[in-house]
Amino acid sequence: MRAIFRNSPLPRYYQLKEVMREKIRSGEWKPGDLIPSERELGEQYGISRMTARQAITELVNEGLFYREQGKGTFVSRHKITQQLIRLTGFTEDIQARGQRPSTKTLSAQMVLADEATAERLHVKQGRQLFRLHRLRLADDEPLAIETSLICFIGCEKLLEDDLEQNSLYQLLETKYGLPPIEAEQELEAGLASNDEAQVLRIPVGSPVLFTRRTTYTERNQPIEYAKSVYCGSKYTFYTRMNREQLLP
Ligand code: 16G
Repeated sequence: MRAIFRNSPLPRYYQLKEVMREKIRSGEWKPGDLIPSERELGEQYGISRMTARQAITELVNEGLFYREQGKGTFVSRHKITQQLIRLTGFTEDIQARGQRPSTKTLSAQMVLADEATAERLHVKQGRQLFRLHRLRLADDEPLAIETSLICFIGCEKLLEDDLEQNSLYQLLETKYGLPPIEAEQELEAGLASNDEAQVLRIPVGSPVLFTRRTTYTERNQPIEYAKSVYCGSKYTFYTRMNREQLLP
């Protein structure tokens, strides 16, 4: 059993979150399982109930757990939560839930930037871009279709990369030295078209979420403009807001 260390620089609630994530990842806790109460976790790991509560609440907010009034806290079944706080990629989001991400490349080719895309990527219309059309899955279940338009000098080298076995964000960072640092994202409700429904294996007209994300690397340089279609029934987007003090 993974322990919680008193003299670790990591806060105890954070260590407990990692312990619980590991239990999901390893399959010890399965979707629909009731997790131990705050008191039980506190006793088991030698921490306060408050600390246990904080860890549970954060995993509820991240979508890994859900609460049922009067019954307790359970391991979530289907919905994947994408946090709109930290910039993460699909692979990271799915792995954080203890599921196995995979990718099917629908197409990968060089294209010329149209007017709208050129504007998003701050380049001239007609510039060569790498276009990647992917189906993204978790534990072999289709979740989203993503179309990424990628722009940097030498982006055609991506044609030679294995984009089914590698995370795009990771390749950009480690191979090309272009870490994704910031992103803007729009969300819009919609209904699955014939083609989308077929690829996502859902009925035509099912609710979907359309997203448009522009990702920036260092010095505010756009590197990716991605248009995606997420299954509405399988995804939650989570954000946390606070009222900032108005500056005088
Ligand atoms: C996310 C991004 C997508 C990006 C991908 C990278 C949205 C709407 N989209 O799915 O733009 O290409 O992550 O994931 O969230 P990867 O590193 O697993 O390839």
